[in-house]
Amino acid sequence: MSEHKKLYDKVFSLIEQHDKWMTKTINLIASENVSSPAVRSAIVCDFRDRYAEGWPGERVYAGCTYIDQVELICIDLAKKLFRAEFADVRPVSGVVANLMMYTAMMQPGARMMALSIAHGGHISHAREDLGGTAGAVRGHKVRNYAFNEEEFNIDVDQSIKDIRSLEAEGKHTEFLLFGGSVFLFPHPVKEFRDVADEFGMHIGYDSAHVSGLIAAGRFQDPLREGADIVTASTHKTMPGPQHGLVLAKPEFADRVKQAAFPAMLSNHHLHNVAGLAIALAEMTEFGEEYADQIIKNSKALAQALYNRGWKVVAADKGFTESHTVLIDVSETPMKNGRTVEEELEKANIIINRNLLPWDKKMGRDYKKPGGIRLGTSEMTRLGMKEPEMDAIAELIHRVVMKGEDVKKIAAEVETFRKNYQRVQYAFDTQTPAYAHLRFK
Ligand code: DSN
Repeated sequence: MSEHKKLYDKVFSLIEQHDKWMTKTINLIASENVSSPAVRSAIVCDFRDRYAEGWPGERVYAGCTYIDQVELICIDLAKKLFRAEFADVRPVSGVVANLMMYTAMMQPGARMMALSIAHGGHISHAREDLGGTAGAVRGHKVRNYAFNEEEFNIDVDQSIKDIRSLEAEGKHTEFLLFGGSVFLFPHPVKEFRDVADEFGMHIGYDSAHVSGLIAAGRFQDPLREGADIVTASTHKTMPGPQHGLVLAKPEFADRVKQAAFPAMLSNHHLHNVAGLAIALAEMTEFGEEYADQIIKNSKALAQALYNRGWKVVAADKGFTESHTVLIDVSETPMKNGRTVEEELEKANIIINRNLLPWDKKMGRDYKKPGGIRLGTSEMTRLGMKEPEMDAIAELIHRVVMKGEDVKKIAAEVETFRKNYQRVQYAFDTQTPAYAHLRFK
């Protein structure tokens, strides 16, 4: 057998091993989810091999008869679900959606405000010296909001004072960006609308983590609270394919469309537009029930760990109003998020290590941060409810606090997962959740 055929076979074998492993794990990565069988069917269609530059009906490419109809359905579903007057479903990811937003709303180099990474901001909101997309790609001067660690939210009064001081120094801020990657509580969007109007600023909101909750009316409603533009990735609490979207007030529609094409995208991954249309239809039908259970589950998981002596962030605020739970593990026997992440993975429990707001002053960084971030979207999608969250907390507790054998726990996790192998909150709840469509 040739070396290339061996590698070809090996790739298929690795894919199979991964898919099989996923059926045995507890996945608590807050930025992931499992898409429905219908979404997975859609994203392997022939659209994946085609181009369709431009807007439906005004394409640069021929051959888009059916592609255009699917994209228009996707746009309509997005507008309806998010109660938006304009939607662009072309960004191929959340970061590309953010780049479209920056391009539509600001000149390169303009000043903006966003949450720092230590406070939950995303790398695509960050400064140039951190390699962040806003700074490194667009040259934006990024100032961070003041943050109240007790409230685990933006400090409105101090941040508005900072904005005013900058204006007094002649340093105009053009754009206020909300949203982030550790997003426990709704951000104070409406509280900034007046200052934005006073100084002629636009407001953006990155809903990547919470877009499914927002679609279901269960988190906050940024477009009604004063945001001019909202971006999303479509594969976190929104259980679609890996893709993105942009929602905006109609006066920004042309600028967003131009930012997508010709500025940002040639191919916009048409198969994922088809998959997104299916996910949006399923969320329109089942989203409220799904979002309610995600939030109940994250509160239950946080409470179950807290009851076992864990230092869960924002305990006196009810821990979280989203899919995410943040925990300080610096006083556990494992001392840092990296070791917790690595040991739990050996036990078939997949989580992220995460920076805590106070890590920097404790001399910790993202390689060995003091925290971990847990998300309940994927396990909720498989039908788990509050009692299962307690069981998961116990498994985590036994690995991290009691130091039990990870191989033994891994076997228990595999057994525990046997009853949760089908995606719920979808039209097809029979096809195995991690089944791999194979044509060879
Ligand atoms: N880095 C991921 C997150 O955790 O938010 C997705 O961009």
